[in-house]
Amino acid sequence: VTRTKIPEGLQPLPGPKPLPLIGNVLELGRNPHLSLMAMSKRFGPVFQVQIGTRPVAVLGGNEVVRQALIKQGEEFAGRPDLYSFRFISGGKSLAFSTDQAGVWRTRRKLAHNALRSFATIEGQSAEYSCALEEHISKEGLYLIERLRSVMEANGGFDPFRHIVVSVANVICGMCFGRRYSHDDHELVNLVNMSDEFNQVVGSGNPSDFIPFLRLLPSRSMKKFLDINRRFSVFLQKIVKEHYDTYDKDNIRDITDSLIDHCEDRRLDENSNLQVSDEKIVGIVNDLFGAGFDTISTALSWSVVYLVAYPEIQERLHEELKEKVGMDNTPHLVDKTNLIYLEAFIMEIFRHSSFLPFTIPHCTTKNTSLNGYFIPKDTCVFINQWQINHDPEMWKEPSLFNPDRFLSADGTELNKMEAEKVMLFGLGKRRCVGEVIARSEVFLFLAILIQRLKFSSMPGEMPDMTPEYGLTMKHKRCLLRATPRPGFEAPCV
Ligand code: HEM
Ligand code: HJJ
Repeated sequence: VTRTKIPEGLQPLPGPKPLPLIGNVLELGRNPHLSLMAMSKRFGPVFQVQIGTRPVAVLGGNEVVRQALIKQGEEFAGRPDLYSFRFISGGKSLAFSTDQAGVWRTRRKLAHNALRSFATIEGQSAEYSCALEEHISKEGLYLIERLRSVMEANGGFDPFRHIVVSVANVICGMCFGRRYSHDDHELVNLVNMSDEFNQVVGSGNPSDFIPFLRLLPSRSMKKFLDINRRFSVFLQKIVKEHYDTYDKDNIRDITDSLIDHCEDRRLDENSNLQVSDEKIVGIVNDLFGAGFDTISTALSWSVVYLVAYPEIQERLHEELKEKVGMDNTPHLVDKTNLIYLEAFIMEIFRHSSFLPFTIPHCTTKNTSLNGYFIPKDTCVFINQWQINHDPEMWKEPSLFNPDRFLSADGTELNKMEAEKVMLFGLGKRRCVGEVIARSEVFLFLAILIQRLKFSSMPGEMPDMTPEYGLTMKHKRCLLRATPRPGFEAPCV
């Protein structure tokens, strides 16, 4: 271990005493977002834990996180070289790889542009404002029909299992120009096995930091490798079909547009080819993976909260009745009127904090924060859960109360409060899918709440304890959905 000398005037990061070889792994436990928040009470908003032999800087205060990710954005924009990341998209993922700044920036811009072109850019359709809205509206109605038939057959439904297929279809529409049936086993199985992916990739997984643990047989690591293999088989087949039928005068979807970018570049003598075709077309893996798993987690939690808080569900339904009516389907423009739904979504984001840490960051040079020295290549955890549950920032943080985001008279969304919620990261690495994610959660929920009433199976409340991971999920459960008056007949 080489120690960098600490520059004059700076202090080393405070933190708990590490044990030899394993460091502070035992103190991390099974819920690092909770244990690291507790440590933060002792050591302050920025401190260090040692995982294995590797020091990790943990940031858990609103100010210190903004300082690092926004004001010192460049210095905190790297990704660490973690063991599990090497298996995601063959080590070439946009989100998880250690690409140097130039390569990452090029890829991130391509991802942004592709999403703008095939999701949020204004369309010429009279009925829908953009392609994204059209996909969500149609998949929303298919989902309602699916839930109706599952209810009829089984008397209950597993929310995640069906929601994830609809959400995957929205991103499939934009990325691949196609959708899948709810009975398509290839897709349904692929998107229903993300639990191990999320557990292995979650911040503080000991195997990422302690090499000898990788030698032990591990069921979850085996499943993680299997998911990544199945993922690349699924995507490679689609990409090959796109190459085979590619026509530069008819760019059908995001995959085509990425292929097109590679072709253009090959013809342009002045372009630099430092980013491989594989790394460009591979961007679609990240968009697909992030696009189905995060949003379906958000929606599945939402449905469980609706069941746990029936009076909130009724108030949301009443708002839809009043602001949209029962004869129209909700649209994205209704967002400004459906303020209680907006407040509900913000409170889901805050209270569940289902993405407890951002993807780990890494310092790109020697730097300092709050007077503490942080050497180059230090792994950095950003505890979003802590910011969303900080008693200094929130009154009764453990209470689920959407009203905290409304003005005193209940007629307006309190934007200042809403902006305090942190779930998409901040600064240079912040989520590229945020606009899509917010639109999708909003419109799917509006459609579901307008037409269905959700409840628990008699005497069986869903277990709302989150399972720790990159995205935290509630335990699988069975719920009931019954049509609201006027929506008893099939809609598609
Ligand atoms: C990164 C949250 C949906 C694409 C991230 C990060 C967070 C996040 C916390 C890491 C930020 C950091 O490392 O500091 C969420 C949440 C979502 C969501 C809460 C849904 C509610 C999406 C969607 C897409 C997407 C729909 C794409 C269609 C990405 C990508 C990155 C990312 C590509 C990596 C960015 C980079 O490393 O530069 N997201 N996300 N996300 N997200 Fe999302
Ligand atoms: C996946 C679930 C996957 C990828 C990507 C390549 C890339 C902060 C969050 C998102 C960042 C963006 C990405 C998320 C991961 C998944 C996701 C799964 C295989 C993948 C949440 O996306 O089961 O398999 O391969």
